[in-house]
Amino acid sequence: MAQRKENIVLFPFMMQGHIIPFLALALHIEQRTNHSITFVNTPLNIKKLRYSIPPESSINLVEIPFSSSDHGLPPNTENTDALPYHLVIRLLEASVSLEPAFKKLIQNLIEEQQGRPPLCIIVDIFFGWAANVARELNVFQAIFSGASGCGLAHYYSLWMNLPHRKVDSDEFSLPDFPEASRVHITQLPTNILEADGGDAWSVFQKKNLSGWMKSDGILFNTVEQFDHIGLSYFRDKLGRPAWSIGPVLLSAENRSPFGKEGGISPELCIEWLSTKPLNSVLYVSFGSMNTISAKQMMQLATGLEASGKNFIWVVRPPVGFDINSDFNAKEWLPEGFEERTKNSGRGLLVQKWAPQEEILSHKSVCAFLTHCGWNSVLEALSHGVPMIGWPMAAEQFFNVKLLQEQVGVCVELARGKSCEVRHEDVVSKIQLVMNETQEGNEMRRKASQVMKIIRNAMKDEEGFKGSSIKAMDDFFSAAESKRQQTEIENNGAA
Ligand SMILES: *[C@@H]1O[C@H](CO)[C@@H](O)[C@H](O)[C@H]1NC(C)=O
Ligand SMILES: CC(=O)N[C@H]1CO[C@H](CO)[C@@H](O)[C@@H]1O
Repeated sequence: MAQRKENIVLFPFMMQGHIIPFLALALHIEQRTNHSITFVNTPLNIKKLRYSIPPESSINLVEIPFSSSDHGLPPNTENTDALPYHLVIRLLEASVSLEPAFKKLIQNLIEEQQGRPPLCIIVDIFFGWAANVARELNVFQAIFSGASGCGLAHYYSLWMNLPHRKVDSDEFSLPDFPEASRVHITQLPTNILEADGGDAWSVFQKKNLSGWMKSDGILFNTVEQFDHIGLSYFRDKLGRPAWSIGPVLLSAENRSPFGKEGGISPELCIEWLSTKPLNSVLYVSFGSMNTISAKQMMQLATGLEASGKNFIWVVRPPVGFDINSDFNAKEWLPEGFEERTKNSGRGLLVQKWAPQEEILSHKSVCAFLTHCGWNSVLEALSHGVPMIGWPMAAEQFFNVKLLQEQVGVCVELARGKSCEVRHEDVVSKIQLVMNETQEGNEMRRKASQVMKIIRNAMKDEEGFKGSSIKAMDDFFSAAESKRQQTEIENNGAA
């Protein structure tokens, strides 16, 4: 792309699961354009980010002042990772106070560039207020969603059509999203299940989600071909473009220091995998933010053992314990499980962190038991790995719906941290996906089809641009044409 050097501002909400996709997007834009990038966040998050930016990158990290104790939060807590669940909403509410400082920051950027505004501002789905800043300063502004189109469409529709506590059956359809299948109350994240329209979450979401209407569009870390119903939902609902530009993922080396402590070296992992036959290993991980209950963990372990399959399991302490503390296998796993697993060579228990990308790309890996966070899903799909879904929170429940009902690359095993899980079901789901059954083969076939779709979407060759590459170009064209329009108006006025 030959264009003049422009500035692009990115600002994610202070939450690891949001900062990581934004960083991936920033690096992706940097690689594909010659634009300069300003990455905004609060001081402690910026400090952490300094270690994750590769040395060759020229992304400019900029701090926005924030003091958590001014908002009734413990001192020095600037990331939801450092907060118990009931305080997460308070950090969200506090983030609204960043508006004046953010406006000032953009004004300074404009001044530094002799009156030339940034080409665009890309903000978090939680920063509905940012559209006001962008409008006042005449800058093109988009929201970036690290969630799937389908997941976010469910989420948006659910918040905009509260409450769901009053539905008369356990299953209901979404009034403004008829393309989606019915939602079961066990698929509702806690805050939506508890919402009555007047609680803090409802008030925050209703206002901020309405703020999206003033945005110039939404960027999605997804691929048009398998996620179109969610994308169409937003195109119709907001009357704005939805650009599907994914998958943009962080490479393993850029992921530190986000929870890489502990764990296992990629080399050891690959070495272990290489002793296993083709398509024989199940990879189990619920991400760095989630864990299951002690009771569920026992059943899962029993099921894994009874399935007769090889496995790599990223273990975290169960619900009720510090998720980042050491794992006590004697207490939380069936008696002798750890020894049997080790002696038979059938399983690898990994504490805290595993080299996910290396594992998913290994030919010995057959399936992925996952919480279906969208980043994990994109990684699995990029390597053609079918999934066994166990969603835990937020829009993960709807990702499973998409993957199971529309894409056909997933079966659901359980929902949430309190449902009953039986080891017999663990065994049957694992064998359904991993054995040479008709369903298993069909899922593998579809997963490898999706892998090809993804490769195509990201292809950028002489004479051929994949859908995601083209969408990114369209996004920049839209920003540039707004810029030209503003310049014409300004010249006309002068
Ligand atoms: C699946 O494969 C396992 C061996 O890995 C075998 O013991 C089991 O009987 C198979 N189950 C089905 C349903 O085919
Ligand atoms: C743009 C917008 O509507 N922002 C709102 C987001 O939510 C907070 C808390 O409810 C409001 O104070 C903001 O006005």
